[in-house]
Amino acid sequence: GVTNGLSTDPLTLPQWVLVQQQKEAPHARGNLSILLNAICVACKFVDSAVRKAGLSDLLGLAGTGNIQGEDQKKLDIVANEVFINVLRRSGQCSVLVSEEVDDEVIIEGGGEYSVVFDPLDGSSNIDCGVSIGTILGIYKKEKTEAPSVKNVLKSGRELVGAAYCLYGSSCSMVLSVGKQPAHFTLDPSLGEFVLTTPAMSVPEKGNIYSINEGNSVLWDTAVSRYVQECKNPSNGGSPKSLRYVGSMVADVHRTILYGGIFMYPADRKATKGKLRLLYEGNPMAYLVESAGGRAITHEGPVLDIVPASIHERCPIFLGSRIDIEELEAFLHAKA
Ligand code: AHM
Ligand code: MG
Repeated sequence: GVTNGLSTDPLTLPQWVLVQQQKEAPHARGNLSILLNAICVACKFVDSAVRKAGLSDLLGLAGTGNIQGEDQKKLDIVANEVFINVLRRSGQCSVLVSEEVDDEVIIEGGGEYSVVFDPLDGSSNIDCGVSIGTILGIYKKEKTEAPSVKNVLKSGRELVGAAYCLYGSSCSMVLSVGKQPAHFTLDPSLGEFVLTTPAMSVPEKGNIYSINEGNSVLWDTAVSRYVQECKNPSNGGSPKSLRYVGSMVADVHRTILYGGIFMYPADRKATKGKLRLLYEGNPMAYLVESAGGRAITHEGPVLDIVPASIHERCPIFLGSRIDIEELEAFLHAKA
C-alpha cells in the first residue's frame, strides 16, 4: 500500500530472495540465497564508495594495470577487493573470475557456486560522475566436480543467475535467477534494495540505437548499413535517437527499460569486439533474454558461445526483439 506518498509495504531484496526460495525450492538449503545476499551487500558498499569518491580521495588512477593492459582506477581496485572478500566469506563459491584479476581465484572448501564479475564497469566514466555499474554471472557446479576454471568455461546457457547494479542517478539492481529479471532500487535512507518491478520485459521494438559511432570507419559493411538505416529508415519512417553512455550497465539498463538496440561490434581493429564474454556479454545477454529481448554476435546467440579462456572478448548486439531481427537482415545479407 501507499500512504501519504510512501510505500508502506516495501519488499527488500533479502526478503524477496527468501520468498523466491520458499516458492521455487522449498527444500533448498538456502545457499543461493546466502550468495545473493552477499552480492547485495557488496553492491551497497560499492554504491556508497562511488557516492563519496570525490570526498575521500577515491578518484583517479591507482598506478597499476590489469591483464587487459588497462590502467586501474582506485575505485576499480576497491570494488574488486570488496567483491572478492564478500564472495569468499559467503562460503558459497569455489571459483571467482574478476575483470581485475589475471587468473581465476580458486577457493578450496568453498561452495557449489562460481561467480564471474566486472566489479566496476565503465571506468572511463568514474571521474566525471557519469553512471557506472557492476556485472555478475553465477554458475553452479556438480557436487563431484573439482573447483577449477572449467566450472566457468561454459556457455552462458548454463548460467543459473545474473545481475547488474547500476550506480546511476539512483542505484538499481536487476537480478534474474532463471525467471524474468526483477528490478530493485536502493532506498538510501533504509540502506536496502526495495523491489520496484517484479518482472521486467524489454519492449518489442524501440527508437534508440546505442553504439560508439567514433569507430564507424572501422565497421564492416553490415554494421555500417544497419546504423545508416537507424538514422535514415528506408521505409521513410522516423530516425532512431542515438544514446551512448559508454557504461555498458547504463546502456543496457536503458535498453531493457525503453527498448532499442545496444551494439559493440567486432571491427577492423577490435576483431573480437571490446566487451568481455564471461563477465560483460553473457550476464547481460542472459538478463536481456530473460526479459524477452535478444542478444547476438555477428553470427548467432551470445549465450551459445563456449568460452576458451576467462578474459576473452565477444562482439555483442542486444535489445528489442524486432530491432535485433532488423539488424540480422543486414548481418545475413550478402555484401
Ligand atoms: P571497462 O571494463 O574498461 O570499463 O570497459 C567496458 C566499457 C563498457 O562499459 C562500455 O560499453 C564500453 O567499455 C565502452 O567502450 P568505448 O569507450 O570503446 O565506447
Ligand atoms: Mg568492464
